[in-house]
Amino acid sequence: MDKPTDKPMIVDAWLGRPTRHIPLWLMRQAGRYLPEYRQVRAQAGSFLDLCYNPDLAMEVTLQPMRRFDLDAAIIFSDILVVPHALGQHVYFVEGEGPRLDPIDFNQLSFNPDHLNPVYEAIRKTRAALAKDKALIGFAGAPLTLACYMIEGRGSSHFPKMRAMMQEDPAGFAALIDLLTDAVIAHLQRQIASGCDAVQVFESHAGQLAGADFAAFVVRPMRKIVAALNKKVPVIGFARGAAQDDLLRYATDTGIDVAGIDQHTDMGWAAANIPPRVVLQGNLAPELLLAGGVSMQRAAQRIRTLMAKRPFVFNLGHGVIKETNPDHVAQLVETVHGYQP
Ligand code: 1CP
Repeated sequence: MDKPTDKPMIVDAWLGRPTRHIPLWLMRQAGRYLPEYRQVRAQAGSFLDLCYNPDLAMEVTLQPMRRFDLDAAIIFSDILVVPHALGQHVYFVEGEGPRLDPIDFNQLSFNPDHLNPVYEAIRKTRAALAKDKALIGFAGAPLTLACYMIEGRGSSHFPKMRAMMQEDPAGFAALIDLLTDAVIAHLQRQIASGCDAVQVFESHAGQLAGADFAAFVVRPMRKIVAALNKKVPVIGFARGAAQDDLLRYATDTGIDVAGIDQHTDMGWAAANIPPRVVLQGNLAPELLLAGGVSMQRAAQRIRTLMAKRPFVFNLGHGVIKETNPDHVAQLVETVHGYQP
C-alpha cells in the first residue's frame, strides 16, 4: 500500500491509503439537531438566505467541527441551489420542505455566477478550517435533481418524474444531460474554491433499476467523474440502489469512494465491491438517535466487517433532527478509538 501523505487523514483514506485510525464524518452533521444551528437559522431568514450568506454558511459548517473531532466538514448548502441557478423558482416551506415552480424548459440555462456565495463560503471555510480536516463540496446527482424539478417537491414515489420518463423520453434524457453539465460546472468551481473532496448525492437512486439505472444514474455519473479529472476524491452515494445496480455504479463510474446506505449489508459490500473502491458508511441514523451500547455495538460490527480494506465511517443517511448531540460525541470517540 502507498504511504500516508501530508493531506488530512481522511483524504488518504478516500484514496485507499493507510491511516492511523478510522476517519469519520456524518451526512447532515450540520443542521437542526444542533441548537446553535437553529439559532443561526432563525437569524438568517429563509433557508436559502442561509445557503447564500457566505459568513453564516461558514458558521454553520464549522459548528459541528467545534463540538466534535470529525475528520471532515461538508460545506453548508443544498442540492436544490442547482435548479435555482438554472432559473427555476425554488423555495422552502417551514416544517414541510422544498417547493419548486413548474419547469419552463425553454428558459433553463445554468448561471454559475448565481452560486458565487457558495464558492465564497468554501474559500472562507477552507481558510478557517484546521489543516488536518478536509472540506467536502457536493451536488445532487442529475436524476435526484430531476426528481425534485419535475415533481416540484419531495416525494416517496415521484409519479410526475415517472410519467415524464414514459411520455417524453427525449425531453427527460435532455434534462438529465443539461443537469449533468450543470453539476460538472458546479463541482469544478467548488474544487477550484478549495474543496478537498466532493460527494454526489443520488438520494433517489432507488427509483430506477436495470437499464434505466444504467442510462440515468451510471452514465451521467461516469461523465461527471471523468470531467473532474481526478483532481480530488469523488464520493458517489447511490441511496436505495439494488445490489447489482450498486455494484455497477461502484465499478463502472470511476468513483473513488462508494457511500453505502444502511439498507445495504456491509458484509455484502465488503465481499463484492472491489477493494480499489473505498467504502464509506453505513450506521443507521436511527442507531445514532438511540445512542449508548446499541449504537456502539453496531459501529463495532461495521468496523469488523471493514477491517481488511480502506474505510471511512459515516451514517447510512443523514443525522435525524431529534438526535442528542451527545450521541455524536460518543460515536466519534468510539470510532476513533478503533485501530484499523
Ligand atoms: O430549515 C432547515 O434547516 C432545513 C433542513 C435542511 C438542511 C439542514 C435542508 C432542506 N437542507 C439542509 C442542508 C443540506 N442538505 C446539506 C448540508 C448540511 C450537512 O450535510 O451537514 C446537504 C449535504 C444537503 C443535501 C440534500 N438536500 C439532499 C441529499 C442528501 C439526502 O438527505 O438524501 C437532499 C435530498 C436535499 C433536499 C432537501 N433539502 C432540505 C430538505 C428537507 C430536503 C429533503 C426534501 C425531501 O425529499 O422531502
